[in-house]
Amino acid sequence: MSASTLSRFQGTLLGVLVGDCLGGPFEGSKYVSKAHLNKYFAKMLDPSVRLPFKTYTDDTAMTKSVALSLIQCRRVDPMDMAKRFVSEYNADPKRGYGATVGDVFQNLHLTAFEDPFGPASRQFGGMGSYGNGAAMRISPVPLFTHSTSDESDDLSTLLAAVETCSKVTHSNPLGIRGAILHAIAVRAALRHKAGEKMDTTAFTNGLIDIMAQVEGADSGKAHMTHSKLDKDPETSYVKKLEIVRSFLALNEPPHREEIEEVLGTAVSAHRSVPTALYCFLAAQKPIPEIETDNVFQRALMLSFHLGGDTDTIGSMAGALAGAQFGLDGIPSGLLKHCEATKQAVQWGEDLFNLAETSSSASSKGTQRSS
Ligand code: F2R
Ligand code: MG
Ligand code: MG
Repeated sequence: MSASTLSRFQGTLLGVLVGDCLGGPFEGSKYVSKAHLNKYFAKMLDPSVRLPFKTYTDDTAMTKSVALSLIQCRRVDPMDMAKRFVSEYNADPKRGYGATVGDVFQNLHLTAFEDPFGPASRQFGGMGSYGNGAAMRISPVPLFTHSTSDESDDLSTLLAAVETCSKVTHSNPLGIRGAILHAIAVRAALRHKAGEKMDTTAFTNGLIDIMAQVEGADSGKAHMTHSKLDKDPETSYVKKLEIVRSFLALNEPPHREEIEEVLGTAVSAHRSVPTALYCFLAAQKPIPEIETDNVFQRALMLSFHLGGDTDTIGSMAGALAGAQFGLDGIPSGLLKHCEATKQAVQWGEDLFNLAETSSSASSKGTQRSS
């Protein structure tokens, strides 16, 4: 695989980290004015200005666990991931974790990890969590399953890997499908031809096709009320993606209140994953009153402007822009304000080396396991 693919792997994970660190201070805000964001970014990019260092939150902490588990186990091992989540949480529980995911960690520990999916499946009276915690940490998985050869780039391998990784903490179909949507969007951003202008409608249509299959296939599972979820515009990812596509087609971008009302800025997966995708796609061209020519920065600024779950929406939008543009697309002046940038770049490199080894092994007939 090429040096540019290496840079895009690294950019994906650095994008997770930078979006999370820079968006963390705004999490829970009603909204953040564009004027404030223009000043915030100008200050950070001014080499003469010293600012307090920004630490990462649960989004990066859990992404780190997923990345290191894949790198060390060379497969998707839910037990290993569960142990890493718990040990990362115990080492630093004050990273702004979701309100109930701590119960899953505690129960995993109390049951000695005997069933890595058990505690999550009992959350919310057996409904499972539909928080965005599975989606926010999923970016290493499409890197792990990435292949340069179209024949061995098996989408079903990615979907199965995402489901396994998600179910350690999130068993609700909305939580899992949110992770699927973000993972296939990272995959598509990685595969977007470098240097070419993005056709955002075609990009969204590609995701709609896959999510229609996912929602259709899930509807057949007897124990869940999936078909109801798929028909409800609030909980169907296909319907949300159709809204994203219609927003992108407008001459004037929608006002933040409309984006917030229709797509959402909440901690639930269905009210944040499509929003992050919209921020990434809308950032492909200039946005009124957002003062930057850089797509990565613009995606983050729009994410923060919307308020609500800014660290997570910014982190997911950052992963997508990082996958599209690689390290060079991330303004270097932003990095010095964030914790652990070197580590994030290293996780990207390690996943690249793994994917490269697997691609050459699969071209010789041996396959990476999910
Ligand atoms: N927790 C936060 N932000 C809160 C403020 C943090 C503050 N800045 C600080 O510093 O302390 N952010 C993080 O949480 C989100 C990811 O959450 P995750 O991992 O999905 O957690 P959980 O607990 O599983 O779900 C989150 C909430 O969603 C609601 N919910 C989920 N499923 C539900 C269901 N079936 N029925 C009803 N409600 C459900 C609950 O309120 C959950 O607590 C990210 O934003 C991350 O940054
Ligand atoms: Mg967070
Ligand atoms: Mg958050």
